[in-house]
Amino acid sequence: MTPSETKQQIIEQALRLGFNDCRFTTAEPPASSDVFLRWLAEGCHAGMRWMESERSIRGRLDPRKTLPDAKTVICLAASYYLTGPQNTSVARYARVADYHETLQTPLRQLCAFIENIEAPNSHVAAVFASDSSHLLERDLAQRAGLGFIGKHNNLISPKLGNWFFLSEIITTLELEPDPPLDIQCGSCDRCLRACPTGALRERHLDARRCLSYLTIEHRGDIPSEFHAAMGNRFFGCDRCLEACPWNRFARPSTMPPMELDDRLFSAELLESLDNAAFKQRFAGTAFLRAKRDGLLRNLLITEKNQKRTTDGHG
Ligand code: B12
Ligand code: SF4
Ligand code: SF4
Repeated sequence: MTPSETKQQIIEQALRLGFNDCRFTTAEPPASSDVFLRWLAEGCHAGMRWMESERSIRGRLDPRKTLPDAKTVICLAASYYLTGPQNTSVARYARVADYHETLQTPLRQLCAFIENIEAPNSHVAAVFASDSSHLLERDLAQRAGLGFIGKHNNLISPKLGNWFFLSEIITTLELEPDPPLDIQCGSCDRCLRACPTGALRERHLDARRCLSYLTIEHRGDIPSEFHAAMGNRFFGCDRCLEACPWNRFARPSTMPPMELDDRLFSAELLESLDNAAFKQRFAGTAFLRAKRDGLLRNLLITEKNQKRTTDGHG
């Protein structure tokens, strides 16, 4: 099999497994390592202390720390765009079942497929990664030409818009890298104007001001200066992503929608659940990440916001 036939086979298998796109890059260090280190030094990671660990930094600066002898990173996109009626007060990514779980099986299957490819004089190894891995996923994906990095920080694909997850397979198999896309945002600044807290600068996000961070990752109180900006959104934010005109290219997700009773999203109901009951009711969803106390904290704020609106105070 020629290397380009091998690539084609991998792409076809990835699409069969439910991914929406698949592109290839080398396992060389990402070009924007300095951007990442500066971001950390400025404290823009807020309370996400796990990003400061030596392992996290070393991995992000070089994919070969995740798999020694790696030659190729295969970058994959999985759309989470759902059509039809949905709960719009939660971020879109939480409206499908937790991708950390659902993407495991297709990623594992794709790794097995790649490890079975016959390569001259060597055994092929492949490992998969997504989100919690120590990789600068967006940088690698833009280098592979899976999309370009928008001013709102997210990867935008001309085939999918911005509603998709990233995953990677790192492998010792040597394959021809794909070229990056020659597309940029141009003079558009809709996402920057849509952000209600001033968390965004062009391709730079300060998590200390981002409602996505504050409502999901942050532990403890949310500073009162951000309460009004939350409006009715009690899990994530998405306003910068919603503003992006590239979303006219969004394609429906093949991932399972989250199956949860919306009546659970009330402070009163949540207060009646202890941690164990919370874990059980929210199993398999992204909401577990905020934990019971975080979700309850958020609901108390958004319910107060709604009451204010109803009472005519804002
Ligand atoms: C920490 C984290 C967060 C934090 C901080 C976000 C941030 N911007 O860093 C918080 C909690 C706020 C967050 C929110 C969200 N996240 Co998040 N997050 C991550 C995580 C775990 C690490 C990101 C990271 O390393 N940040 C450090 C900064 C410095 O790196 P970066 O954001 O990747 O930015 C790079 C580029 O912008 C590039 N760059 C900047 N300027 C330039 C210039 C040039 C020339 C080049 C080449 C590159 C370049 O350099 C940076 C460093 O490499 C990744 C998974 C991963 N392992 O990568 C997911 C990830 C980025 N998140 C993702 C998602 C889906 C989201 C949310 C939409 C979910 C939600 N609704 O809550 C929001 C979107 C908010 C937003 N506008 O970005 C997806 C993004 C998919 C995509 N299409 O881009 C990822 C990749 C997870 C995944 N596997 O799918 N996230
Ligand atoms: S998710 Fe919301 S708060 Fe965070 S950068 Fe985007 S618009 Fe701003
Ligand atoms: S809204 Fe405009 S500026 Fe922002 S990411 Fe999309 S195209 Fe780029």
